[in-house]
Amino acid sequence: MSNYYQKEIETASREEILKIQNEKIVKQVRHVYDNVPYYRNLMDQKGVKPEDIQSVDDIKKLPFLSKDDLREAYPYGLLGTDLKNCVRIHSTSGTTGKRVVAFYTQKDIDIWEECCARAIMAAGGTNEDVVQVAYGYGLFTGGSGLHGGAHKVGCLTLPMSSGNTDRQIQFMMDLNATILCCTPSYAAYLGESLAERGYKPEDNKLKAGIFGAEPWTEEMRRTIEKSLGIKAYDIYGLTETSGPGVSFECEEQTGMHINEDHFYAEVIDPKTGEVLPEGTKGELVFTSLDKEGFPLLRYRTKDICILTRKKCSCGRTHVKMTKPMGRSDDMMIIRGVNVFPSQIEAVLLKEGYTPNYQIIVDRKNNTDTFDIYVEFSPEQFSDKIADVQAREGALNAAMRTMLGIGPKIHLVAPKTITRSEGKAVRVVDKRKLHD
Ligand code: DLL
Repeated sequence: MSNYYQKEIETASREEILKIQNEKIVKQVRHVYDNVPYYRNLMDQKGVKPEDIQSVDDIKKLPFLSKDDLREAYPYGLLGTDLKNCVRIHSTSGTTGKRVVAFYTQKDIDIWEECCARAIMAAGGTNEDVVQVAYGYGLFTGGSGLHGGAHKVGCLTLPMSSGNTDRQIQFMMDLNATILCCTPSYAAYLGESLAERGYKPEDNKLKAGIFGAEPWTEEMRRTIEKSLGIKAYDIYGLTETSGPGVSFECEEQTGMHINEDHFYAEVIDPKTGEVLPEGTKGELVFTSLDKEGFPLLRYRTKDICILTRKKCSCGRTHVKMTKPMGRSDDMMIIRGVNVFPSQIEAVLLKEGYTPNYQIIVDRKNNTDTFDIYVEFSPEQFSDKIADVQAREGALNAAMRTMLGIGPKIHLVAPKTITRSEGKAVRVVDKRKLHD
């Protein structure tokens, strides 16, 4: 039997969940219309009135919100309640334009932490666990979200924040951490650092990891599981909807259950905005059903995934989303071919390389250049030119088969590509810098 934080709701029947969603959406739309002038204008422009929304089936009548709306409404334009009712903000780490600032009431924080507690318990967590939170604390939501969730479960919480790898390892070993929470790229780095210090995977007490905030492949999952000797669970979320815990993996590891009592999910065609049937790939759109501080309706995430309602062996009934298969704005078009960074990572790990790589795209003489820097693992390392060329040629061929175009591969010495402590920067698209 699975381990639940709120069993009744996590395993509720479809009818019960729909009933909750229908009740919440009617109230939420009325509340937003009355309290958020920015969204009221969008509804008025579309000719939709709150009374047109009687159930979640009617959500498709509502206008979308995009990141551009959030920037335009910065900072208070989408606030759903008096500022005096809010107790916290978080903000995204966006590199361009204005940051997005999300507001939370105490009730919002409680619900968010409950969602994270569900994720921790789905990964086998109990009040006997020691949870090492190595996501960043501060404006980023990763640290406080998992920290709050660990408290709700009653775990001993190690509020490490990201970075300072020596200290992470010291506390992990001395305080017998059993669950690790951080980005997958940092988990891979911690695995590598433990091995360097002479620790074997069985030397630590970790049993599970809860990793998210950036895309990672099944190949990456296996690499991390092996190096740390754990089971690695995915967790998804975004600042705009609260943070981590919008969805999470259970032991079946075939997608992440979306906390449907709080978030209504749709998948749309990113070009036309049309709602797509279950099982079809498209852009994920979320409606917060009970957020007070920052109640976004139909927020376009740009994350591409598939939803499924196939019965799950864990007993949870909430809809599952696949791992995001990239973002609609993450996709690179190189010499006319669509390329996702996740495809590149899958090839590298399948061919036995470490997850340390960087993709550099540029444009020279009106032609796209496409270079991938990849580290040798210490075992593969060779300084014989013929060996290096043969390996680079083989990797180029494997990439060509997967992507349809061949990048220039540069094999570099172990430990020369900068390690990430938070979200890894895998792609440098210099074309965007020139444009
Ligand atoms: O990354 C929240 C989070 C923290 C999630 C810790 C999981 C763990 P943002 O910084 O606003 O919030 O970034 C949100 O990150 O739209 C996705 O593109 C990406 N993302 C988040 N989780 C995953 C995941 C946090 N598990 C953006 N797999 C989202 C792939 C993810 N991408």
